[in-house]
Amino acid sequence: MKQFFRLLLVLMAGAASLHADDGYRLWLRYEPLATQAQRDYLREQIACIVAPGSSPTVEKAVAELQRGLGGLSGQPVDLRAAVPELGSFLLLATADDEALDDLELADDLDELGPEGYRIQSVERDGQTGIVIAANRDIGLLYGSFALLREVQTAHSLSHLDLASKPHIQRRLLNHWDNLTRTVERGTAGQSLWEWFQLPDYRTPRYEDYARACASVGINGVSLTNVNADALVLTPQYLEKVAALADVFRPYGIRVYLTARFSAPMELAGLDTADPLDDDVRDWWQDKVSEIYARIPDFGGFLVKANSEGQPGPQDYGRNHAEGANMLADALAPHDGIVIWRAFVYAAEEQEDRVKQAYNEFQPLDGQFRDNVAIQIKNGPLDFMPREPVHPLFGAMPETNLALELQLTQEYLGTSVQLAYLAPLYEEVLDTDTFAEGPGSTVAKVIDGSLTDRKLSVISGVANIGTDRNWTGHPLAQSNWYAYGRLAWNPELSSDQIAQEWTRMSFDRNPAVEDTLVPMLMASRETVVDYSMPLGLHHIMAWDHHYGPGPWVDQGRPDWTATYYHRADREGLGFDRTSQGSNALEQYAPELRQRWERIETTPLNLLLWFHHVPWDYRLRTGNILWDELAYRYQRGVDAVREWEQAWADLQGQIDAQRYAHVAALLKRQEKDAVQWRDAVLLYFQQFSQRPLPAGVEAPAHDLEYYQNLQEHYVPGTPSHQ
Ligand code: GCW
Repeated sequence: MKQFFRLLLVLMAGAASLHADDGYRLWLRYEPLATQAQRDYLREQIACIVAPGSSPTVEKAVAELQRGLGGLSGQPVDLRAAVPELGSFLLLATADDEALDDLELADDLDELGPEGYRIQSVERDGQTGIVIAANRDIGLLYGSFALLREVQTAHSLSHLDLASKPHIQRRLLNHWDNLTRTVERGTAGQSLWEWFQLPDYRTPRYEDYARACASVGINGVSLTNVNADALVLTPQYLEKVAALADVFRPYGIRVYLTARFSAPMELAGLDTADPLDDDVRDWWQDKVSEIYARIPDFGGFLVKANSEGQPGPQDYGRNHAEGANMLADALAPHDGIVIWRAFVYAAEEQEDRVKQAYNEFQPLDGQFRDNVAIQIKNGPLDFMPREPVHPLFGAMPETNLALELQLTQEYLGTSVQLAYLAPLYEEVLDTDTFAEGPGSTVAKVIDGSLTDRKLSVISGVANIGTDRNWTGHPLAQSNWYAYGRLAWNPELSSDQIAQEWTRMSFDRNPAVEDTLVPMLMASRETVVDYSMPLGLHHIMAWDHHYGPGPWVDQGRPDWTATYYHRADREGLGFDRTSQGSNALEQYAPELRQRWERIETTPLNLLLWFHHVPWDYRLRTGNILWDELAYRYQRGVDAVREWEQAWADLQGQIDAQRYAHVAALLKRQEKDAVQWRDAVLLYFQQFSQRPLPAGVEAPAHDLEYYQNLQEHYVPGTPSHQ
């Protein structure tokens, strides 16, 4: 079977265009299939498109199919008013379309819900055809993208029988975009939203963005930074927001805004933003009505409150539930929701930072309105290359819990370094919280199935900007793609997604697939190896977060590195067991038991939970110090291997993307070497041990690395 697909791939490759390619088309390239026979086959399967419906969404679906099938087959594909007498057809029909009447679909459509689709091969009066069926038009659009994906990934079109619906209702991108068009932690250019030009001019890019999102099932976009500017809630800006919402609507994408909690004071001169104050409540109610008058399908508010200097209900002695519920009450009549972030911690607080969000939110379980979701980062600290799962997952059974993932690589090398993040997302989604017994995975917590919640939300902090290729690193497009695919179906494997994305982005070239998929799959772990292995965390440079900074010990303690690594003459790591900060107490007994002892803690979380002696012998047979050094070296070695592997692809990939990635890999090697040398030299002061054989000696002394300075790293708030 494998052989067969391999052969199919080889046949379908070859037509890859090797001229310069700037990556703008993302995975929706639609380059012609390799051989005439392949193109003819596609033509035979789909000679025309029939779409009885005529909504804006159906028009987008048809346009995409014409663009896609036309491109892939090398010939235009007609649109017909009815199923033809002769020739195969592709029919797009919703449950109530008569066109479905004399076709036998495998099951009725009820099970597909509002967004799902079915794609099925059918026969009618001796004619063969393919039907995309759905309950609503948006299902037809999703089904169209799914069918195109089948062709793009070289799957056969005969005997099609696919049905799919999303596991999670609201699948958002969160843009941390400022109204000035800088992007907090964004490293792929400016914000896409041209606020000054809006609402009059709408760049075609908005629509291409929406197409890409819809192609992977993303159905919500929060436009603005969670460090919010109340200005976006003024009539002047709402008119601009409405213009974007109009572009996104046919693609099934709702717009969300970040609500600055103090907006009633800033915009209307109220003397308080107390969520229990009547004037404040009235103000928000009126504001929400005003928004819905302009944007009838407005999604709701995303709120960062009482965190990192943002205003919030605690400024008035109220708790997070009182704050969130006030906004939820204003939104409820319009079917809007509040996404309230749990990323809270305070500098003054003596408690271990990773315990603080749980301490604040867990006692509020059951107090939030039904249209509130508490949005929790995957781990309890902050998007580190690896963290254990956030203890709030599973700990608030009476509350809608949303997962926040980061696509932009704040701590994983920005758009400079290759880090395909789907394995990280998968690791989180598959983690068992044991909340309701074994099998209580994070995926089941957030899709609502574990405790029968009615609202489900997932968010990814976008890695998208005005760079021509959208994501800066040409291969970082894979994170946008993978996030959407996993948000739709958290059960997909990161490996399968990597394969899909590679086939779609490199025109089914098997040589590229053979090289790139393993590289993508190893990349996140490689970044972990050369930056923060064995459960190390938060040892990056101050403020901009790019590169190593294990020596950072000045300023706010919970923003230093020494707070987290706790290196001393004895050993390394943060003791979070019952002997230490006891962060472990926030987890289910099964996890606590596993992580309480050094011997049973997985090595990849070792130093997160334990302070381990330098000469402690790990189950690898190495003492801690040696294992640490080997991992840093392993990370560097992996990047060097990728450089080699990538070089072998020269001529197989268009020159522009080839050269861009080659240059970035070189830079990644330099950065990996710097991480290795800087961190090992720094910790060597404590371990007082030589580097083990096989680990390269640093080219410079520690002082050299400590004096290296990066200036104006893109996305750094203090530089914006
Ligand atoms: O990771 C930190 C970032 C901040 C960010 C914050 C958050 C938007 O360094 O830049 O602010 O998290 O998630 O709110």
